[in-house]
Amino acid sequence: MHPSISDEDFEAALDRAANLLRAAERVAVLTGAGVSAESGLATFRGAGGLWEGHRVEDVATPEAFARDPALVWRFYNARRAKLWTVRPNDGHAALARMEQRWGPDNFAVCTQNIDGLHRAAGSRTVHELHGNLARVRCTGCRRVEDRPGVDLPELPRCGACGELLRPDIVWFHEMLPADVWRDAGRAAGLCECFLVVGTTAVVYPAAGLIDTARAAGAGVIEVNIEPTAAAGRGAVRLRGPSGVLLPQLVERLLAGDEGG
Ligand code: BJW
Ligand code: ZN
Repeated sequence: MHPSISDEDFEAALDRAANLLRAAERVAVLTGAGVSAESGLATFRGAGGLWEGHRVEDVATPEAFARDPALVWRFYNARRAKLWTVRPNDGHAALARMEQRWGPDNFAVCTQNIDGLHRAAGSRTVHELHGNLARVRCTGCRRVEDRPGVDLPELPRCGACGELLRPDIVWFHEMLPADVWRDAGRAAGLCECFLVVGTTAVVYPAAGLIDTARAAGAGVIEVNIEPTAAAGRGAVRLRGPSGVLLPQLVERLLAGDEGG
């Protein structure tokens, strides 16, 4: 935990957060790379956020892929290889436990992550805003296929039409999948409590879900190791790693449930 936050302040914030959650009939969550950091996956911004000297903005665009598909595939093949070696952490598990309390119709995870770890942890209502790295999509016939755990060549091709495959993810300047975006917007607009976990919330439209939730009157809880502009005034801020804080939050919530 951050040294400037006293234990007392932290306990009070944890209580406020648990109370906000308990009062909510519906809960939605926005997660980012930070929730998977304790599984061993790198975040995008800040320390260690570069890949071979490239910013994510330089490799995660359709323009970069058109210019140098081998470079872009090297970036994603390295991340794919890492993905098969990692497991969900206690933060993912805590969110899955929360879903059990509210049920999958009233608890939704909207994730910017493409690692599939929320589902692997047992969450059922997961809106993958930026796609999923286990899938590939043909740039010719648009066919989407699951290819988990398989080494792909540097320039993988479609078995049906022979065109180049790409990861089935959302790059800068691309639209989010319409159905996923609609469902995420609905979850944010209907919830009374919105959790923002492990994201700098600088990438839109995903970060706009926080405004959607706030405009609809939801209380916001932010869980992050660093202060961000995401949560805004009035939000409850829990400063520390989500793999530690989310389980504490669940424990506080469930203890209060039992206490009536
Ligand atoms: C911990 C922790 C621990 C660490 N516990 N916490 C100007 C203004 C507004 C918008 C735009 C603009 N110019 C362009 C745009 C649009 C653009 C955008 O938002 N750009 C901004 C950067 C300015 N958006 C788009 O292009 C989107 N599409 C779109 O807008 O379509 C309409 C359109 C169509 C045509 C033309 C133009 C527009 C698409 C965005 C897609 C983003 N895709 C990526 C790559 C996906 C695949 C991949 O993973 O490679 O998604 S970019 C990258 O950033 C990735 C992430 O999902 C996303 C968000 O990052 P995230 O998750 O927040 O990670 P970090 O690293 O930033 O933060 C980690 C956080 O965790 C930190 O806060 C840490 O402190 C914390 N942390 N350890 C808790 N243990
Ligand atoms: Zn094809």
